Amino acid sequence: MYFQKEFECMSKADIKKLQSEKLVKQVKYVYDNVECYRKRMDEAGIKPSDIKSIDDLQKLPFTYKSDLRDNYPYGLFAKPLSEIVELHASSGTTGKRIVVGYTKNDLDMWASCGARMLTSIGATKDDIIQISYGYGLFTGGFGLHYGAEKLGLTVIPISSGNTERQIETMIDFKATILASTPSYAMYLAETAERMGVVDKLSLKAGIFGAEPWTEEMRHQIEEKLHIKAYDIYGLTEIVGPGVAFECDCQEGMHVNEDHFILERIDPDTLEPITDPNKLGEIVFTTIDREGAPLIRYRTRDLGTVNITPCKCGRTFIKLSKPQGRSDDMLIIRGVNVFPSQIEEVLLKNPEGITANYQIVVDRVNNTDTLDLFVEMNPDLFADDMASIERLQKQLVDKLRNVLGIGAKVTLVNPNSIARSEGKAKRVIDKRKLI
Ligand code: DLL
Repeated sequence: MYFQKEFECMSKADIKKLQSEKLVKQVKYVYDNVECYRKRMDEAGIKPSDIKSIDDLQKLPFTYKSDLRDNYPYGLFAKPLSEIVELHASSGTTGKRIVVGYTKNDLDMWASCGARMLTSIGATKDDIIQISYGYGLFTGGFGLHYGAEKLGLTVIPISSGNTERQIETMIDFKATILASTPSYAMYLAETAERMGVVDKLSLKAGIFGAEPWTEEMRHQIEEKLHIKAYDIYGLTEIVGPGVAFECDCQEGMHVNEDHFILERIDPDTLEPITDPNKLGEIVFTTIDREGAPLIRYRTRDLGTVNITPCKCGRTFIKLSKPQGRSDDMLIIRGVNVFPSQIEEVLLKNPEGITANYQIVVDRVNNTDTLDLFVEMNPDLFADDMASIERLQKQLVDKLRNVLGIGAKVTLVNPNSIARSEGKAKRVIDKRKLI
């Protein structure tokens, strides 16, 4: 089943033609409406009229997360705020978040992307979807919500948290589809097991994404909840969930190519990668976004593609699960965390501590843990335990403010964190996510 067969099953030639037409318009649109793009294109000596088809895409400069940060909050918007009807945001590399705006048309396109991915997992208006992605500035909750609403499902907009209540709701409201991060799905499954109520659930499918997860984890979720688990991919900057989605064949995630042009590049040489099996950095150009369009946006996610025709009939190219990043972003409990954000908190609060620290990320009982070890300075070390505990607590609060998630902070003895002879190894990620 398809939601918009006329697009989802277009011939490759028609997709290329449509992408070309939309790209030409979009480049002119951003040049006319966004100063940053105009400057960047002028500097590169490119005029909108130089872009005649998708074959000219590579002439255009890349866009980076730092561009969103530098133009915080609204500098990359192509429409006045009077036409922006919704804002979403996610963490930037330091300090400020990156902000993305949607017009009414953008929301409608986003909803269609959501409806496509739900249709592709077999959802119909007879289904009841429990949306346990966070609602708010994070795109997960609203993205799934708009898609489900468009398709006519019954939505339980429960958001995340309060896990036993979630299970109770799922049972009483007879939810048939669960939408959440895979790690939260796992936690829900374990809680349902512990409560001894798995056989009371009516779930048949789950739509999971927003963080790396393994095939092993997929099987475990499927077994525990007696469902089929599907992967979806997206990022705040492009449109949140709805960029790419799995069909029943589960051989990669179909990219909504009528809205987003996919390129893959070598992150070092910036040359295009043409071998489908070779890992490349994923780059997207939004060709329909009005509010916050992005041209050649470097996602930093690394992936391969599957170009064999899909048995489901969809012609959109299939993207692998992201296989890592070309920057140091961590995803902890579904939240994007940059080590630089943590360092910034420490450097802004130097009292009692030194700049020697180590971040340890692990996964315990399917939940990510974030531990921060910071060396005390000799003065604090000589102080009483109460002062040390007070500072630990202050740092926990400050980190929660900046990161949006809890971290355990341990102040350790001076000179106890191993020094390295080269670059300091600040982050130890013990999870096996790929
Ligand atoms: O995570 C949007 C989303 C919400 C996608 C709900 C799917 C479901 P951000 O918070 O901006 O947006 O994080 C985007 O998360 O660049 C990837 O590194 C990672 N990511 C997203 N989906 C997947 C996935 C949302 N299926 C960043 N597998 C992206 C692995 C994923 N990583």
